Order: sequence, then structure tokens, then C-alpha cells
Amino acid sequence: MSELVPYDQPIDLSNCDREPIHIPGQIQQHGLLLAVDRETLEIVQTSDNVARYLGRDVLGQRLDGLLTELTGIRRAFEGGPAYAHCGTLAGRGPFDIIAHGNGELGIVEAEPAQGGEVVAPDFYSFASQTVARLMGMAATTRVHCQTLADTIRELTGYDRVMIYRFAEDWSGHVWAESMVQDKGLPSYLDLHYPASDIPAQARALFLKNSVRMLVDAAYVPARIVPELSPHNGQPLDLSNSFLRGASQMYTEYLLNMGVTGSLTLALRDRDKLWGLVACHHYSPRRVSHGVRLVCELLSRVASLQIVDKLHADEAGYRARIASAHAALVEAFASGADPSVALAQSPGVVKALVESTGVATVHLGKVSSEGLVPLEQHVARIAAMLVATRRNEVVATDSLLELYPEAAQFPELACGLLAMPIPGVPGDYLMWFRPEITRTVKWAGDPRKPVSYGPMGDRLTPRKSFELWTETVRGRAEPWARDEVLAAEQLRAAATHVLVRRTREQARLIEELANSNAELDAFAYVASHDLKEPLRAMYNHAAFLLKDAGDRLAPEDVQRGESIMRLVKRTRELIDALLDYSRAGRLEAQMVETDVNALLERVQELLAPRVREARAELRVAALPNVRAVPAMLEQVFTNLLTNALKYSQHEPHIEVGAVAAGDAAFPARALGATHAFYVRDDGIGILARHLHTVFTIFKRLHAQDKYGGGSGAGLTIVKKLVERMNGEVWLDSEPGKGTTAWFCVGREQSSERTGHAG
Ligand code: BLA
Repeated sequence: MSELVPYDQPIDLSNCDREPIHIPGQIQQHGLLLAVDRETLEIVQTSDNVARYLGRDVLGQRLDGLLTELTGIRRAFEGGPAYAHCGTLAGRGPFDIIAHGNGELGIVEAEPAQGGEVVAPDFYSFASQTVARLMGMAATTRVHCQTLADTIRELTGYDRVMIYRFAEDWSGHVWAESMVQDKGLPSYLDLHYPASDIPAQARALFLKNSVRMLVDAAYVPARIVPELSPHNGQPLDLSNSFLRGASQMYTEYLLNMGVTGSLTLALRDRDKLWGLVACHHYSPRRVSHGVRLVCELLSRVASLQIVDKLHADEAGYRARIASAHAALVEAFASGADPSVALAQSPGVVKALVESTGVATVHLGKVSSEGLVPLEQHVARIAAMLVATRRNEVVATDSLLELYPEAAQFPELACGLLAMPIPGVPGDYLMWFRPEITRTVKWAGDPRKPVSYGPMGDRLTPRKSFELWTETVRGRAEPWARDEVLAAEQLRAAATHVLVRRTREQARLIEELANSNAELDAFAYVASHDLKEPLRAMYNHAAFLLKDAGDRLAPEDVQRGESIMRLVKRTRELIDALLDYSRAGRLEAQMVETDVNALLERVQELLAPRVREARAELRVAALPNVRAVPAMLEQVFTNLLTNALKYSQHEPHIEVGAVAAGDAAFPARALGATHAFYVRDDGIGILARHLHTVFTIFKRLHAQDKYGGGSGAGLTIVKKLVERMNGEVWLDSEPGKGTTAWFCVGREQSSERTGHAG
């Protein structure tokens, strides 16, 4: 609380939240007040209405001259609990006499004791029944509040009893209301009031003294005399006084509402004020100290119950958040693609945080549940979030401030809680809440809490208590800390899963590389070792046929020749296997390579076959690229061999390159400077075979058709190209021809385009 205004200075709009209401210098008229020196019991200050009650003034006299029973009073003066009893004072009475300590002083307040005017005379049984009822109730907090309001009204007879609940910002709203039915009073239920209606110092006083009765808002104050204490020159502190006079801000406030009498009780959660029981009466009203004490007791018991329930509700909400969190993490962890898992379960996402709608954005695609803006807006919000606050949870109760177009759909999305899904930039989970203007009813204009009164420039609380809807446009119910935390925790969990997954993938890739290397080594050794026995088999068969051929039956000769053919074929396969394993083991030193010169060598090598196939081979001028020359040479050789092999008569074969940036540059080569191609007009390959042709020894045709061959050529090309950071793929149209595309020397960091090789 900020510094209070000194007691003798005027209060205006700028300082009314600092009015020193604990030292008003006056009390109400329904009782008298004596301030007593604790040691000597001399009466040093009194209210100026003492003579009215006692028939004479008592200032300067001793308290023990007026009272006989002093033990409890002395204990209260010394700081013990307030002491109350019913008795006589200066021979008058009976009074309810209430004493409490106040530093060096003791304060005695006396109110004339009331007879049978109170509604429920047997307070004890009434209170115990009510407590039992409250304790046994398994109802919502609101119903508890309603019961408390009904009970207090029955007990006190006020026209209206409200349970007023504070929000985080100390604005408040009427949560329950009980009122007389036959006076045609308007209901205040669910109305909201600004924090300035009950300023901080007034709230603080309720923590000291939790019962506050104002008998008549139009009362004429009884002044404290002398005004300043003869002991310390200060005004008398009335914080714990029951008769304390009220601030004019409050009395005029009540009178503007037509209310004359009020009784207010604190509702607290330990040392925090969470609400008030506010009782109004439309004529002056006074209830006895005993009734007030019972009301206080009931409020305390009910508050315990209500707070307990509120905490349980909060815990329940947290538990719900936790289980939604667990479900989401599970979906995230088990799905093949984690972001897909999150994006595909808007229902579960919705359960995480109280919201009216959720949307998930995955690779630009929006899925949603409940009330959400149009897809294009959701996508644009995601794009805006990526651009402005990368990778953070964003919580706002005014989406307008981030995305002005949100002004078009305040009833759908005014509050936004957005969580980036880790792994894919631009993927988001979003929770929405609508604007609250429509649902909140403010009483009066909270921005204009004060208007100038009829008595000139003195400030008085506003006149109008008409229903007024606040037009703070563009605000949603703010996201609670637990809710923002829930989004942050989900993001952390998702990141964790993602990191684990990436590590696992890296491990698998390494394992694969190792086992590939082992396989290469095995293939090399195995093929080497196999070659020798094969040669021997071939020779034995050849010798057998040569030496014993004329003694063999014709079928046996055929069998022998068959053995020789098979052995030859096996040797070819082994050679191919050797080539393949060599491709894996070659030193991959990338250098600037003159591709034209390289292709000349290849052409020289293939010249006999080109002639044999009567092929026309056209080679365009080719660019230099970074590559491993031996590997690149092998790639072109194999691709050209293939083109020659799978051709019709007199094929046309074309070798060329397309530069990046050229319209014809294929997207698959993204990241490389050039894409090379070898195009033929041969038999072509069916689309469904395009992927399998790169598998080792996969042949699509009978062994001897199209000139035989091991079938390892393309597999080796694939391996070589990949070792040079490139990719190879085929475009083919059956009957028209095939184009083999490849690129090398691609930048490592560039994004792949999603095609599987
Ligand atoms: C006090 N204002 C209060 C109190 C309540 C309210 C409950 C405490 C009452 C008490 O001390 O007995 C407000 N009463 C309400 C509201 C409802 C209700 C919101 O019944 C809703 C149904 N008050 C103003 C303005 C100012 C102000 C504009 O509205 C000052 C600028 C001041 N209110 C003010 C002060 C007190 C007060 C100073 C303390 C009064 C006192 O203890 O002397």
C-alpha cells in the first residue's frame, strides 16, 4: 500500500486510495467511545456524544469510577483479545461494553444493549446448525456462498446480502446474492465492480478487523475530543474500533445506491482477503455485537470451506492439465512423426487448457476444434509468430495487439496461447478465448469512478449505478500462470522427445554406416576368395570337355558347357560385387573436375560398343563441377552402358547438364550447381519399377535379353553419386526412353525436397 495522506489534508480524486480511514477523528452515533491511559485508567479522549448516553461528560475521570468489572478489560488493554460483556457504565445501561488495547491506550466502546429485536435469538444453536450444514454440503463453491448469504440474511435481517469476490487485480464481482423479495430491488448478482470501489487501505483494514457495521450512512459524526492525543499529539487510531466513522467516499456511495445501513464481513484465505460479505439495508439498521460475532464466526467457517473447495478445484484443474499433458506426450512419443501426432489430436490439445477453440498448424495445414478463426487467419498468425518470436510460448489476452486483423473476429479469438511444436518451424498449437466484453457487466463506469458533487468541487463517488457495459474492447480472460506453464511444459517435453529421437536416428545411421562398411569388406574378401575356386571349376570343366568330350553323351557335353557358362556368369557377378564394394571404399576426395575431358575418356572406352549398337551419341558442352573424378567417370560409364544396353536399333543418346537457376533445373537437384543427364530413346521403364532399378542385382529382364550384365550398374551409380553428396533418379516413359538424372557436390546443409530415392 502506498503512503497515506496526512490526516489534516483534503482528499480528492488523486489521493482517495490513500485516505487515512483508520484515523477519521470521529465515530458513529450508535455508541460512545472512551480512550483510557492503560496504567492510570484516566480517560484521556472521548467521543463528544458521551453525555447523551451517560448524562454527563467523563473526560479526565478514571475508568474504574465508571465500571466495576475490570479484569477482562485490563487484559484486553494489554494486548489480549478484545473483551466484551454486557453491563452498566456510570450507572446507566445495560450496554454492550467492548474493550481493546491500542498502544499506551485502552479503548472502551459502549453500545446500548438490544433486547428481543433480533431475528434469531438463540444464536448458539443457529450457528451450530449452520456450521453443520455448511460442513456437510457437497456442493459447488457458489452454492456454499449462496448458503452463507441466505444464512447471514436470516440472522441479521438486512435487505440484501451479497458475497463479493475479488479478482487478481482487486476488481470484483457479486458471486452470490440473497435479498428480500417484496421491495422490488434490482439484482446485483454477477455484476463486476472496479478495484477503486474498495481501495487498498480499506481492504487492509478488513484483515485487522473483520466486521464492519455502518448503521446509518447519513449519520452525524460524534467527534473525538480532544482531536489529538495528549500523550503523543496524534489522532486516535480507530483501526480496531467497532464504532469507527466511515469515509465520506463510502457513505455517499451507499446513499447513491439508496442504501442506508451496511454490514461488511471479511472472507479470507489465511492472510489474504479473497472476498467480502456485503449486507445492505434500505433504512438505518443496527445489529448487536453478539449477532455480529456469530456472523463473523459463520463467515470464517464458510470461508474455510469455500477456500478449501477453490483450492480443490484448482488442484483438479492442474490434475486435468497433467493428464492431458501425459496423453499429448504419449502421442508425441509414439507417433512416427511427432509433430503430426500433436497436430492430429486437437481434442486432446483442447483438454490441456481451458479454451473455447484450438487449432494446430502442421506444414501449413490447419486442423481445429471448437471456435477458431478462419484457416487463413490461423496460418497467418502462425507465420507472424514465426517471424516475430521464434520458438517461444506466446500468451496474450489481446490478440489484436499482435495481429490487428483479429478485430474482425473478437467473438472467436481475442486471447491466444500459442506453443511452437518443436522440430518443424511454423508448426504451432494454439488455444483461443473470446473477448469478454459481452459477458462482463460492470456496474457504473470504472474509468470514471468519481463525479463532482452538488457541493462544489468536492469529489463524490459516482451518482449513477446503472448497468454499464465496459467497452474495453479486445480483451479476453487472461491466461493463468498454470495455463502458460502447461504450454511451456508441453513444449519442453516435446523437445525432449525430439532430441531423444534425433539422437536415436544418428545412432542408427552410424550403425548402418558401420554395417555397410563391413558388408563392403566382406564382399571384397568373399569375391576375391571365390574367384580362385571358380577359375578352377571353369578349367576342370573345360579340360573335361576337351579330353573326354568324344566319350560323353551329347547331353553330358551340354551339361559341361552349361557349367562353364554358369561359372562365367558367376564370375561376372563377383566382379560387379567387387566393383560395388570398391565404390564404397574409394577415397572420396572432391576436386574441381573437367567433365568434358572426363567424358572424352569415357567415349573412347565405349567406342566399340557405340559402334556395335549403331548408336548416335551426342555430348553437349559440360560444366566443371566438384567431384571425385574416378567416381564420376564410373558414373557416366555405367549410365551410358545402360543406355546402350536397353536400346532399340540405332539409339539416340544425349548427355547434357542444366544449371541451377535454369527453368529446366529439377527441384530434386536443389543445392547442387548442376544437374547432369543421360537420355536415351530406348525401351523405357515402367513407373512402378523406377525405384527398384537401384537395388543391387535387380534385373527387370530375362538374363540374356538386352545383352546380359550383372544388374549392379545402377546400384553402383547410386552409391558413387551419394558418396559425392548427390542423388540419382530416373525419368522414364515406357516405349519412349529414359533419362537418368544425377547431381553431385550438393551443399550438405541444404534441405532435401522430400522425395525418397
Ligand atoms: C469502502 N466500498 C467500501 C466497502 C465496500 C465498498 C464493500 C467496505 C465497506 C465497509 O467498510 O463497510 C464497495 N460495496 C462496495 C461494492 C459493492 C458494495 C463494490 O456493496 C457491490 C455491490 N469507493 C468508491 C470510490 C472511492 C471509494 C470511487 O466507490 C474513492 C475514490 C472509497 N470505499 C472507499 C473507501 C472505503 C470504501 C475510502 C472505506 C470506507 C471506510 O472504511 O471508511
